[in-house]
Amino acid sequence: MTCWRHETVCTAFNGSQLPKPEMPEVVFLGRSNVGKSTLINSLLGRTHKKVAYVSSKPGKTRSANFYKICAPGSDGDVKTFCLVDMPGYGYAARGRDEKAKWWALANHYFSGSRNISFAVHLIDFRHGPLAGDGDLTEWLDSHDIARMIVFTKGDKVPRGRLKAYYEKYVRGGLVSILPPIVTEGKNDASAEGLRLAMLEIIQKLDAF
Ligand SMILES: Nc1nc2c(ncn2[C@@H]2O[C@H](COP(=O)(O)OP(=O)(O)OP(=O)(O)O)[C@@H](O)[C@H]2O)c(=O)[nH]1
Ligand SMILES: [Mg+2]
Repeated sequence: MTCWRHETVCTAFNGSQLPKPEMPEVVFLGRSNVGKSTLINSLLGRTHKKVAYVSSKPGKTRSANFYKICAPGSDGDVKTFCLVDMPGYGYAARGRDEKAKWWALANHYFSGSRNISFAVHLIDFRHGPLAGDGDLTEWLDSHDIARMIVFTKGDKVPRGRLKAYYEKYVRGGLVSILPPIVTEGKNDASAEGLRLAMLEIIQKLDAF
């Protein structure tokens, strides 16, 4: 297992609290409750003592949270970058105010001169892309930000149906830097698959 050393850099509730862009960033985006914070905890090896707040109630993460990562690459170099855990969007139970706050924070984040390597767009494997995921895709395209699709909650789909679900979504035309990965919350093996995939992209970007 590739261990990722991490430290919390910043918690920003609004644009003025965002940290200075000092290193490449990988931003986790997706609907509320899709499992962004859970997956970040798994990537950091923190499934018991959590770093990112998790809740069964949508809307747990209200701020953009920045975690500085030092990860050993396969080329022997240590890669330093930030993981950014964003609040979720598009959950019906949340009011207009919350949505407006999300877009305001996202606007600040994406319009600053940040070094965003790519976005990890999380989609619940049980449902595939839902309302809001299309908007997010258009938004990322309009900002020219590459994205990697990662499915969450793969453990909630019967084993025998995994292939059929995967094929259905991929045939639906999802665009992703690498083939989408199916993750299972606290499962170390799926977190390891994602760690390796993310490092592969970061190393490739470093090579240019
Ligand atoms: N079974 C299962 N549960 C998961 C998985 N990922 C997340 N969960 C659960 O889903 C709920 C929401 O997880 P969070 O990680 O808080 O989701 P989030 O996307 O960060 O949500 P917001 O911060 O509200 O945007 C929690 O109850 C998690 O335990 C998964 O892969 N499998
Ligand atoms: Mg969260």
